Amino acid sequence: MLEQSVLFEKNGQIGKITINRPNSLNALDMKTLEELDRCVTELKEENIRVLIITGSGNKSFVAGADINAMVEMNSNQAREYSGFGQKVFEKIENLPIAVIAAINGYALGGGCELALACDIRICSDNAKFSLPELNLGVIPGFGGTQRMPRLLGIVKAKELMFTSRMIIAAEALAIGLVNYVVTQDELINKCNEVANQILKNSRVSIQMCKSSINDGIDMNLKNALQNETNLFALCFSEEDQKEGMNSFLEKRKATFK
Ligand code: CO8
Repeated sequence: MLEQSVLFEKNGQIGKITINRPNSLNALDMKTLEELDRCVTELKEENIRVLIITGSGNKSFVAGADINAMVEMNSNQAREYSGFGQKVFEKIENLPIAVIAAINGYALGGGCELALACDIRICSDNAKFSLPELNLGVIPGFGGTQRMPRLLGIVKAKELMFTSRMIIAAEALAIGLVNYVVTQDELINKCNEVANQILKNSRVSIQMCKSSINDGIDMNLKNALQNETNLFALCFSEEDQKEGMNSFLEKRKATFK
């Protein structure tokens, strides 16, 4: 029987996806991307509120797209592969819940790009990051040329891509690529801790806030602010707004539906 390349497990309202190709350092071949796509699409049924994405083993998060699968591709096949990978990562980016990348080792090429599509990045102290595509005669094709400059600024993004330099966890923290660095043993605990803080907040508010940030970044400021006002107003048609504000005034903890 073929081993599953993507595993899913659930702990209460926290879901966890593990990319599971440890022999290839969790590199993303087409089968893995397809399984990831299916898993992300089926999440709606799972009633989870935070998703953690990690890699199998303790050496690698995801060491990129699978180079064996790409080496003989022609332009049409490369377009399809890149387009499909982008579609899957966009689905992850646009999930109406918080997504945390638990980066447990190498996050290279497509692996770094997968992490960039998540909302929050937490890594272990052995993690290493790079976009080495220019050294392979290609460019980042799973969203890296777009998401990295948006997150880190064009100055840093160009340097990292043009040099293919691999950076360690401490530098990733210093440049704002990751939110926290912890030991390998602490990684999932730290992700769960952050997830549990998120779970205390309103589900609707998280969805609206994420949508305002993600959509607004591609709008001009005027339109983005209008969009924020619309979403803010929409919150007032939800029970969570009444519960959140009443609980404050009544000096008790909010219980969101
Ligand atoms: N693809 C396929 N196999 C891989 C990959 C990969 N990206 N990374 C590692 N592996 C395999 C190795 O080939 C090796 O297999 P085997 O045991 O059969 O020889 C196994 O994993 C273990 O790897 P190493 O022996 O190399 O382990 P080391 O500890 O010596 O080195 C490294 C670890 C530094 C991570 C090294 O494996 C490495 O440099 N890997 C390649 C990293 C890389 O260049 N990634 C970027 C790929 S390009 C990309 O992601 C483009 C995304 C956009 C695609 C757009 C679609 C067209």
